[in-house]
Formats: sequence, C-alpha cells, structure tokens
Amino acid sequence: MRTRVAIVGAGPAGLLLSHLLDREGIESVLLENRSEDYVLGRIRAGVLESSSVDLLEEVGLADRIRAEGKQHRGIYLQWPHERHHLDFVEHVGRSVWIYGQTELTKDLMTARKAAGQRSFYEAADVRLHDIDADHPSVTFIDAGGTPRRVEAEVIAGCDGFHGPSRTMLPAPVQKVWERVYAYAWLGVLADVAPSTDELIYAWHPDGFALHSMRSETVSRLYLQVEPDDDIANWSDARIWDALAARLGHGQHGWTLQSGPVLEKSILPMRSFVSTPMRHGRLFLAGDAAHIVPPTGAKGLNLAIADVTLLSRALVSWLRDGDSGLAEAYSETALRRVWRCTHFSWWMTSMLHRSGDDFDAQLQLSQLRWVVSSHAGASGLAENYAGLPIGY
Ligand code: FAS
Ligand code: PHB
Repeated sequence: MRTRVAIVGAGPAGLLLSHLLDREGIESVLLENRSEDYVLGRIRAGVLESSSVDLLEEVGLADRIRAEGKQHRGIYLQWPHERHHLDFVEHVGRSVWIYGQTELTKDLMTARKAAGQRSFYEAADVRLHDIDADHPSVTFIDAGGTPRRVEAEVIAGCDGFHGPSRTMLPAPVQKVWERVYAYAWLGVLADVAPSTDELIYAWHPDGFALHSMRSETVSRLYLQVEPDDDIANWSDARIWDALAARLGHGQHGWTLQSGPVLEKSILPMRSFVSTPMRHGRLFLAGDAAHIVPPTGAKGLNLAIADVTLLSRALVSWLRDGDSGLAEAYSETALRRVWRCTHFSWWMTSMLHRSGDDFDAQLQLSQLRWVVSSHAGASGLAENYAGLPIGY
C-alpha cells in the first residue's frame, strides 16, 4: 500500500500528527504494535499546558477538555510546615489544564476513526527501510498474520522510548545525552476525591511527594522511592502513611483523604535526548526522541509541540513544495526540547531528596526564593504553564 506519511506509533504523538496532517489534506497510515485497549489502558500524564490546549482547540479536539478537564491557576510548593501557592496566571497570565493522557488518547482515537484514518493496531515486526532514499517504506505483519509493506514519502517515528525508529539513525550521525536519576517515582491511582484544589509538590526529608488528580473523585499521587525498589515492598497502607507524612497531613488543619488504590507502579526517572530528530526521510517526534522526568509535567506537552512543528513542516514540503521548515525541523524542535529538559531537571533536582544535608539546605533555600520572589515564581510559572510552541 502507498501513503504520503507512514506514522510508526499511535500514542499521543502519532495520533495527533495524523490528525494535523489530515486537516491539511496530507494522507497517512498509522502503525501501532499494541492493541487499542492496551494503548488506552496506559496511565500516563495528567497536565496540559495552555499552549497545548489552545492547539487542540484550534484543531477541534478540546471540547471534552473544556467540559471535563479542570483549569488550574497554579500549583503549591511545600516543605515541612510550609505550603505556598504559586499563581501562574498572576505571574505570567497563563494557566494549565488537568486532563488525563488516557482521555486525550481516547479523544484522538475517536477523531481518527471518524475521519476514516487507515490504522493497523497489533502490527508485529515493524521495520523501517530506505530512510536515506526518496522512497522509504515500513514492513510489518498485520493482526491477521499477513505481511505488509507501506510505501511512503516520509516516515514519522512516533514510537516512544522503546520503539525502532530512533535505532535507525546511523551511529556517526546520532548523538545521545542521558542522565539517570538516583530515585524513581511510585505512582498511585486512588478512588478518592483529591484533598487539594491544585497540585501539591512537596519536598520532604523522607523524599518527594506529589498530589495530583484525574477528576473530582479520582486522585493521582506519587512518592519518591529508590530506583531499584519493588512495588511488592509497598502495601497500600505503607503508601498512604508515606504520602500523609510527606504531604503534611494534620498540619495547619489539612488532612489527606485516603481510599482504595486502583493502580500502583514504579516508574524510572531519566533525562534523555537523541539528536538529530530528522535523518533523510525519517522524522522523530515525542518520546521517540526525548524523555524528561515527569516532575515538570512536560513529556506529553513536548510530544504535542513536536508534532505541531512536524505537521507544519511536512504540509509545507509535501503539499506546497517548500522544504525549508522540514530542513529546520530538528533544530527548531530541539530548542524547545532542551528548554523543557532543563526545566524538568531543575524541578526534579530542587524537589527530590538526594545527596547530603548541604544539598538539602540548597534545595530549601531555592524553594523559599521561588515562592517569595516575583522573578523566581515567574521563571517557574513561565516554564510550567508552557512557552509558545515555536519557542
Ligand atoms: P508514547 O510512548 O506514548 O507512544 C508511543 C507508541 O508507539 C506507543 O503506543 C507504543 O506502543 C508504540 N510503539 C512502540 N514500539 C512500536 C513498534 N515497534 N511498532 C509500532 N508502534 C510501536 N509525562 C508527563 O507529562 N507526566 C507524567 O506524569 C508522565 N507519566 C509517565 C509515566 C510512564 C510510565 C511513562 C512511560 C511516561 C510518562 N510520561 C509522563 C510521559 C508520557 O506522557 C509521554 O511523554 C507521552 O506518552 C509521549 O507520547 P508519545 O511520544 O506518543 O510516546
Ligand atoms: C499527573 O497528574 O500524572 C502528573 C502531574 C504533574 C506532574 C507529573 C504527573 O508533574
């Protein structure tokens, strides 16, 4: 079969890219190695930057966000006996939206089905070919066991950190930066109403904790744990005790409501950037090219920004015959990738207990400065609420 763009991976990046291209008359084929249910079942991000929501609104994908999402003015930063609200709207005039990645993926899948998008789920043995030629292709075994080949003008690698696309970059061309952190996150989805109106990021001598949410009745919480810790070591009771201690249960009259744990898992923390984000006819977007620690709530938003830039570049090239944006794609995308990589590292380093007491004093001093200085607060607000997509 033939198409103009073969998209490998149907997570948020791949699904949104197919939607953005389709709106401009560029046809694509989506190839995903997991089932739709599996992709929908993954519990991932929860925060959308205002620029992400604005983009989704422009392309007709924000109705449910506006109806069911929650707009937040800011976050709380906390350390023992102190909790301070940081108001992004007051400092930089922008807010964020709480809307689970699962819900966004559902909206994207619905929109692509309604548009008649050609998609192959449960595609096995996906391989990329001839990315240096002007006739690249992708081969795979479809869900029925039939070998297939998609011939395209361009391949978009939206296949996440573990997908095959990034591995197609020739070693002499590829440069990789990676920092693995000395801690991980234990994530909990709980059937209990959030105990806070906006997210609480808490520094604590025992380790970092985050109180997020998914709805009025479902909370999403995280604990800093050892990178090699095992979820079997963490009973629900132990999790709630640690969250209560680190989030300040009982202080200043605040209580943390606990409830049934629906899901719990440990996820590693790393910063990872692979360059370039284009080689020949292969363009990379989202987690296929970069990973950020989730402390800055950037992963999903970066994927959205990448495919927004990539769709503009491919429409300009494939429809309008101007390859300028496509030639500049990697450099343009990486500017924002590095800005978000720095911010995610900065938030992670400020809030996670690591090192000695000297480090702890530096972290506490930085937190006190951020919440008490307009310059400090505006710096965090500008990055967290999101820089313009073309930054
Ligand atoms: P994705 O990984 O979402 O999608 C890639 C798709 O490619 C997947 O569907 C995969 O099945 C598919 N694929 C892989 N190999 C393939 C192959 N060989 N052939 C075809 N398809 C293939 N970000 C935040 O902002 N906040 C968070 O709290 C947060 N939590 C996270 C928790 C976890 C456990 C993980 C792994 C990530 C988390 N992230 C978080 C980041 C996450 O939200 C990503 O940034 C986001 O999913 C990026 O979207 P994609 O680039 O589409 O990659
Ligand atoms: C989430 O709700 O999953 C979430 C929110 C903010 C973060 C990370 C995760 O920084």
